[in-house]
Amino acid sequence: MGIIKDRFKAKSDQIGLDIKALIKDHGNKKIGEVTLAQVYQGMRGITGLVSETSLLDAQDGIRFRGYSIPELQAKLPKAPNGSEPLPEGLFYLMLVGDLPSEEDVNHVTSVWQRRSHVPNHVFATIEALPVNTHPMTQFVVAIMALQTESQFQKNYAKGMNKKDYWDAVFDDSMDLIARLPRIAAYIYRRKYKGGEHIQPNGLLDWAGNLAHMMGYEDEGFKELMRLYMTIHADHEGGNVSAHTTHLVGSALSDPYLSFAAGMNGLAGPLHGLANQEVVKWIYELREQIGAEVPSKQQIEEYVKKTLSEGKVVPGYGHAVLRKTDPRFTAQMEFGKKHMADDPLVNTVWNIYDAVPPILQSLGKVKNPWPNVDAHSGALLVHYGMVEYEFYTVLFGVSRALGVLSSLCWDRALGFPIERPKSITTDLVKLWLEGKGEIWGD
Ligand code: AMX
Repeated sequence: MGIIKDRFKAKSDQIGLDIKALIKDHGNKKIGEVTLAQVYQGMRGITGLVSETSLLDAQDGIRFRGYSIPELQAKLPKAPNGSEPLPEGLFYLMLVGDLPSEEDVNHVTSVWQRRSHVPNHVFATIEALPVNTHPMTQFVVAIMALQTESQFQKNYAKGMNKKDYWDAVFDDSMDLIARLPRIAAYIYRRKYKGGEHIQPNGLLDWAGNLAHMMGYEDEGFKELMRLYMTIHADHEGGNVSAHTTHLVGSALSDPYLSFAAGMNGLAGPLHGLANQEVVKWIYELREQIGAEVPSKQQIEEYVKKTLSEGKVVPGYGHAVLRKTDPRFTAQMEFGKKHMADDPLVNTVWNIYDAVPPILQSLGKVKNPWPNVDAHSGALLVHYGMVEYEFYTVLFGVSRALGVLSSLCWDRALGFPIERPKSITTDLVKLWLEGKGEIWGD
């Protein structure tokens, strides 16, 4: 076994024993109550999942294995002359549970380089789609085409002992993560650069190589990709992409099938597609007023128009967060450092001034503050990546790090198939009349 696999195995065996003891000694303890409103309203606030890789606090935002984004920026190894963390380090942290050394991170980079070969039939499958197909659709189709490579699926068909599930899921996850940058870049170059593809550079780190294969050689863009891939990787277990990957994986669908399912969820406008919607919304605003940098008053009027048309303001609000998303703040800091005068970036900051009071005034929006998607597009546009329909693919490449390391944990801990109880409104009415039972068994 490789060193990362050995360390993961040792750590997960130990946590597995801890969990057995927890369930034996405390399994009957109640951890909350569920109201009828929660059942009807998106299960908000119901604790029902275990996801070891990260934890979200409504006020402080995301922590990966206990570390905030600024702490990761300080503690994780960087590329030579770089100042942003290498996402390989975050992956190691989420998977193994400890901060990696520089050597560990270099090891992850070289393992992913070795495993990054994408078979030709995957490119042929992408090519079979009309070129104007949304990049997220092309991305999901490519991941499904790559499923032919699943070790888990092959071993299961041969008759795998359940003790070995984690091992095949680990290998599939490493292979899939290693191959995603090539697939993403291929889709980008196919759709927007006339199909002029760029071969990988075996000397670059995972995110740097993604930038290179998309055609961006600016060191600032490579740094942005390292930061971007780090901060979008995980947001605990209940968000749509993480939860879907976990749920589908619980049926022992292999990592390719599970991750593709999660990516279909990320492609929704209330989740990962919000990053393209933000830039689209700003472009439409600019077009309407005929100016590059809208004033605060023009922004306010446009926000009110958006709301009056029954639409959401993209990039604002969150199901769990109740403060400005630290992922927004990290990108704002990057913007101040690298492009303080950029007109689109400045517009994003002006929107940050204008939107929260308006959303607050509606009295129903639980979080009027910006989320990760409010900022990311403007940074990409600064480096020339104006094709906003592609942005969610970048989010997806990053999200693989979190949801696939979580999937390794799911199988190592032997989590069962997920199957919550659902009810009907007729049953609720009977129960309220004292005539029916609403509890699951
Ligand atoms: N603009 C307008 N209305 C909003 C809003 C926004 N940005 N955010 C919330 N609301 C509305 C909701 O639509 C809901 O209205 P309704 O009662 O008429 O249906 C009401 O406020 C209460 O919603 P909530 O409890 O505050 O939010 P939620 O948990 O139901 O939804 C989210 C969370 C993110 C889907 C929502 O805030 C939203 O639609 N935001 C815009 C889209 C977006 O930026 N999504 C990206 C989120 C981060 C991510 O996953 N990548």
